[in-house]
Amino acid sequence: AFLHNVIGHPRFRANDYTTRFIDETPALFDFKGRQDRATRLLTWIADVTVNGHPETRGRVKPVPGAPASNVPQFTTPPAKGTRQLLEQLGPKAFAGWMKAQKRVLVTDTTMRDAHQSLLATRMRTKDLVTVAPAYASGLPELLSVECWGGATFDVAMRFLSEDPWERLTDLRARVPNILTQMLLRGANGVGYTNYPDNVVRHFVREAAKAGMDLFRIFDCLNWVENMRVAIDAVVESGKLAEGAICYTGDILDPNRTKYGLKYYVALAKELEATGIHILGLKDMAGLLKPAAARVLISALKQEIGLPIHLHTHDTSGIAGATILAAVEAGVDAIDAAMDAMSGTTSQPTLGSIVEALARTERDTGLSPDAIRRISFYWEEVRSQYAAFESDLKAGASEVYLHEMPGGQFTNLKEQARSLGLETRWHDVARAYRAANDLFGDIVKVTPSSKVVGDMALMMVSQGLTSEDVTAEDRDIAFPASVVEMLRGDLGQPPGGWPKALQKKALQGEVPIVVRPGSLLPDADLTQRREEAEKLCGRALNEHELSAYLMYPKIFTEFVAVQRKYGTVSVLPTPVFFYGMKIGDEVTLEIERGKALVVQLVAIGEPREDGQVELFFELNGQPRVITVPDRA
Ligand code: BTN
Ligand code: 3PY
Ligand code: ZN
Repeated sequence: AFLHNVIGHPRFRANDYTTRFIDETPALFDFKGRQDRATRLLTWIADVTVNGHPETRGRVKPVPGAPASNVPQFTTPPAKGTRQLLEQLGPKAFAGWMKAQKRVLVTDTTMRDAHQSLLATRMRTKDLVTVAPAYASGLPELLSVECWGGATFDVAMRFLSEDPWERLTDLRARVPNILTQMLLRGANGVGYTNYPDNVVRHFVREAAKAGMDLFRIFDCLNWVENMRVAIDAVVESGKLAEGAICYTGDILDPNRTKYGLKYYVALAKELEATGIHILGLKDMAGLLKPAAARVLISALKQEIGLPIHLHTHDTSGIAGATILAAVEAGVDAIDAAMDAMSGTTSQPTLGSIVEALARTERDTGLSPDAIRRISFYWEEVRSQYAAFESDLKAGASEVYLHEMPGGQFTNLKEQARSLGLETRWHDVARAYRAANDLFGDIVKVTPSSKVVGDMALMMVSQGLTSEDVTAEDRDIAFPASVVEMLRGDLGQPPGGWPKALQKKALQGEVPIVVRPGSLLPDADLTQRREEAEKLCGRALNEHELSAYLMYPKIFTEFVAVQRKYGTVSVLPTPVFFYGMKIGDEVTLEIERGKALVVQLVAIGEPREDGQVELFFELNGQPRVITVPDRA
């Protein structure tokens, strides 16, 4: 890192300055970055102790005295696994190996989709990393651990004040034997909008270098054209490219002809021709019924030469049956979540699937005992995230009506609540379907699902029917996201956008039909880096640059939080969200072998100036920290 203040500034050191330079260079007097790590962490603890954390304020609190999360201990060293196999075979032969397995291969989604779908993606790196060695030792037969991508990237910076890249690096180091897996939104990267091609390539290259092994790539409209840049980048990096079909509708419903068996088989062939290694079947809403799975998987096994990897959600409560039907039909790999993090909008239950297949031809080979012990850990961790639990208590067949992806469901419910529509959830669900039908019946997954959600919320809050929206004599103020999608900014759905609605929303603007990325000039990485480093006041590495390229504002704000509070990812989750009580003592490992012992001794009376003093002991030495009292 370089210093821009008077001590380290290159022009100062070179004696190349005038007094005007001093006046015009405020960074010279920026000594904040030099505050020691302990003080910065204590400032966070003090602030949260007094004011609470903005993300948990006013929400359900964890049960007091909830057990600390006990990490399962396995004495066996990590056996060689899929990671070594990929290194040995390369991606093509690895795919061949997958197909040749009699057993069903299993991906554990707990570290990504499960908490994205149950806890608003709020699981912190510390809680993931802590249990990672148990996976390596206890479950070396796993195909992969899905632990990155999707919404985790921006949520880490935005809400958890931590570095998403550190998560990948730390997990990689602790799971040396199992493939890491991520979710990549094609041209939308890990964001919500199409990025320039070179931004997507840069991201993939960096992720591969940081240890990502298996990239599940999808497009939110199933437009293969929009997946190629990402697929090519993964293939070039020597890692596994899983091209995913997003499943919507119902292939057995004769009235939903747009998304019939023929459509999916044709799409699978188109994907196969791109050079992917694995075909993903991504049922993000949990709409694939058992009978349909039997038909679809059988057809794909017959028509496609690649291994098939099924992902589904248990929103309906029947996903376990779908998995078993797919296994009978010959699916090569399936996704499931650890028991304590499974069910409803998350994945179906890992331990139960393993038990259901035990001693059959397709036994997974995973240890039920290891799964139970690891799941107990997740159970304890989950209790610390009570603030982010949704009120969804049971499976619901309503999902076949609204078709919302599991990752969006609780989010949209929360959004509806914040608009005062908490009692009108079932209307929102119906409007969501109506909005989908207005758009011509589309695939709904990030980011297209967000657009459908925006439209649905508008319809319910303004009391609009589909007829109102399409009526020629009625002005509608469409949400910006809707206008952009109908303009072609996210790409083209099968059959194109409905012309009349498009015309009404665009008000004379001309839509595009080409790949949006083909119109975006490549980002000038040197110039963007300079701009980012100026905003952040320090040098940035490639990981940080890639975060800035996708999320300029969120990344810059995260760097400011980091500068003020330090690496808050080292704080235990209860301390991070709720601070400490008087008398509490915690040990913080700020780096390997370097620990801080922190005790909160007393809290002063609020002062006239609106500040309050907290008295700590830091490694036995008294420390006073003053923070604003915003309570
Ligand atoms: C956020 O805005 O969600 C993350 C920024 C960090 C917020 C910290 S938490 C302790 C202190 N209290 C606040 O209200 N903001 C800062
Ligand atoms: C994401 O894009 O984050 C998803 O989970 C889609 O299912
Ligand atoms: Zn999912």
